[in-house]
Amino acid sequence: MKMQDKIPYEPKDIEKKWQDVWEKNNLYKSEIDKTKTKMHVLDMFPYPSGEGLHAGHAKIFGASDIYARMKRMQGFNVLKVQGYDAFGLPAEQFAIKNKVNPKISTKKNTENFERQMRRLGLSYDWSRSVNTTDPKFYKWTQWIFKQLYKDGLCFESHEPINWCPSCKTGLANEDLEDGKCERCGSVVEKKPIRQWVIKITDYAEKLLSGVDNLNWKESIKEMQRNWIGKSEGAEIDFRLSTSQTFTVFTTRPDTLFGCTYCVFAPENKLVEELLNNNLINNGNEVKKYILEVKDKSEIERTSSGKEKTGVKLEGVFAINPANQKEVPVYIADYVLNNYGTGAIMAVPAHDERDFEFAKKFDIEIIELEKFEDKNEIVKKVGGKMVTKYKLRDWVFARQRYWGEPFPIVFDENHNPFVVADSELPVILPDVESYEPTGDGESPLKNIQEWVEVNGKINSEGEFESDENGKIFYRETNTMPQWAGSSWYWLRYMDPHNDQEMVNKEIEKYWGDVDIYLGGMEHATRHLIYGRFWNQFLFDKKIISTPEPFKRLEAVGLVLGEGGMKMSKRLGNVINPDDIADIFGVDTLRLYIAFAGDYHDDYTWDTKAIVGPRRFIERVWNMQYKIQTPPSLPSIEEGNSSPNIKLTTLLHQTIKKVSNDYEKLQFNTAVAQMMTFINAYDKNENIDLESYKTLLKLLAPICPFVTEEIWESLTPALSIGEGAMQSIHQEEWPKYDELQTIDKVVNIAIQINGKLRDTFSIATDSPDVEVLEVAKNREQYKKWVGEVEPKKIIVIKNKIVNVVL
Ligand code: ANZ
Repeated sequence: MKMQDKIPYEPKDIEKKWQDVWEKNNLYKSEIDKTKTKMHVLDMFPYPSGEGLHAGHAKIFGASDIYARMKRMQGFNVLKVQGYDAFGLPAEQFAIKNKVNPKISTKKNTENFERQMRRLGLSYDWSRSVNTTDPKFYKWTQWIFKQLYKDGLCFESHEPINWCPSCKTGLANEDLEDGKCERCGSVVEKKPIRQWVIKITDYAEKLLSGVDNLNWKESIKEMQRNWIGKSEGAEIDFRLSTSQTFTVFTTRPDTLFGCTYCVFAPENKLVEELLNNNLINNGNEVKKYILEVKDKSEIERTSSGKEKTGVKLEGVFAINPANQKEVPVYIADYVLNNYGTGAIMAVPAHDERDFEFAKKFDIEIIELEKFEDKNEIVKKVGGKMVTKYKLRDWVFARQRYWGEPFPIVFDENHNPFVVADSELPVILPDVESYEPTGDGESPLKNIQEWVEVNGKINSEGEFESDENGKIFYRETNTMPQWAGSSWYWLRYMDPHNDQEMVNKEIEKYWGDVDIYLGGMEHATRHLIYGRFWNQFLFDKKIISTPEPFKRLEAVGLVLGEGGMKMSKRLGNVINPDDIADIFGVDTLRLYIAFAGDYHDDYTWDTKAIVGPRRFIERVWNMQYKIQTPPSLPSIEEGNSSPNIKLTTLLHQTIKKVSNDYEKLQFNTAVAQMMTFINAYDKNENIDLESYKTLLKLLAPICPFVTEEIWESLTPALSIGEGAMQSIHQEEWPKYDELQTIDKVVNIAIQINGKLRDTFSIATDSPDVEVLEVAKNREQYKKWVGEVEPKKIIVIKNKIVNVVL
């Protein structure tokens, strides 16, 4: 090519052009192809906020895009879809503030997200996209709830639950952070609310044992294990002086002889019974304390270092079953009613919390010199070994508007019935006011024409509408935001099926998710719920694999300039659109890939973007140095010409880039490509084949510019209707392991500690040969001359060190 043919690099034109061509050619459409190995690459789907995509999204989605693009080129059949997790409080709060239907704002936000993602060249099969707020999608969320319900895993409950006074809704344990509402930071209260609960605890053991075989980072696996919190101990019965018995849960039955008092959780039913029967002498004091702790959060009650409080039950003693000794009984908030049995045997000498309590209340402390054998002592006192879990059942109802309605109706006596399949989806109606009522009811409660529905109960015991039937009342709570996200990836496999959640054959082909990318904040919420639903669906033989996410990769945050979390308030949010406008999408993608280790947080630095831009321009300009036919000479063993070094470098680069992409270590892959380019670009001419290899390696990170150059290199194969030959459909470069080994090394000659010369020689040459070459060098002769060196040390493949 002649110099005057040079065209400057203009990302704007190139990127729009290829975005359109790829979409027209359906380049990323996935179909089942049994001749290929499937590869399901999944991003944690976003909540489509009004602010649009931010740099953090670009980091996660960019990582999976690079990975997926390489996998396609390696011959895998990649399934890569994006969807929207669009129910939930933010949309509703926006709706309340701006008086717009959340349906409308969600649609607008979703369109903007999709526009941005398409622009970033993310290779999703958009024909499969889903949105959790779409009735065609939530029909199946409701259907799964129905299966759980029919299996006895859902129940209605009135127990006190976490209540956020500002979001005005009940919350699951997973929605709390340090006892505060994860969303708004308010301290949660305990409030009895009518709700639906899913018995996730029935799956505690499966969720725990399943963790072991997952290819996840150990720290996340450990977080899951701790959340499930398996604890092996014993249940032992104690008798009260008032003749009732109660059971304690202890992990240390071997310390039974050290028990000097017992404690009930203030809410323990037995305390109520003792009070009702006037068996406690200081009943009023006890009642007052119960009221005091009623609204306290678990974290407030149990955090270490907090001063212990409690009240002794005057006139009541417990009898230690090991030695028949009478010990005092207390109520104290450090004992929780919903863990173990809600009662403990306290052993102050061997338990920190009991020790603090005993000190404060001046209770006897018995230090044991020897511990009993756990199993013997339990047997002796008639107890039993048991297993407990910290995991709580899943509070699965929100007293809010913007969520999936339940597929449940009640009759006039509040008996619940699940609706027949023909009634699905139960559509969320439009309302005038989205405000939560705050009294534990959702705004749906006020829409009489929706709540009341005529029908009958069919032979299956399910509700069916019937104009002439009697009145039933719809459940007015809605599902929590975690419902749709607990199974959405399964729908990607078969998104338009209106008969089944997912067709069995189709699901069998795509199977589990091969790699799942997202943020760490989901380690104990979405990833517990998602695994639970998946395991349940597997048990019901609806899907074919028990664990949904084979490999999980937690991608670090992109922090705003100055190292702070990006936030609107701080004004440090980076909108990918703005960066793409100035530098181009490829530069943005390359910057994000190169800015640091993907797994770690890193700080955005706009000044540093010129580097990636220059790199791309250099790759661009290299096309004008191509010499055809290829200038790279044949590779002969032992030939130490610089071209052999380049061939070795090329093979090393293919190897490193392939391996690094596999591990999502994009920054080191880019560094290797830079090394390669530095070496190649020194030459006057560049051979076509090496250049094409470089383009293929770079294509997953910079899909647009590589495609543009590719087209100019292979004009005969250019676009044409339906006959596109894209670089993204090319075969991934292969390397030859033998050729990755350095055949030539540089040896330094150091004389009296000073570097005087370097020369190249075949790798691993024997010391005598290295010395022979060194002694014949001009510089050696100049500095050593006729002097007999005191010492010569040869360090293999590195240095000849001469001491005169
Ligand atoms: C006597 C004892 C002696 C205990 C000792 C510990 C050490 P994990 O491992 O977390 O399961 N406990 C039991 N139920 C409780 C409740 N509802 N609220 C607060 N504490 C409760 O802890 C189990 C231990 O925590 C149990 O074993 C019990 O104290 C306490 F040297 O019993 B242990």
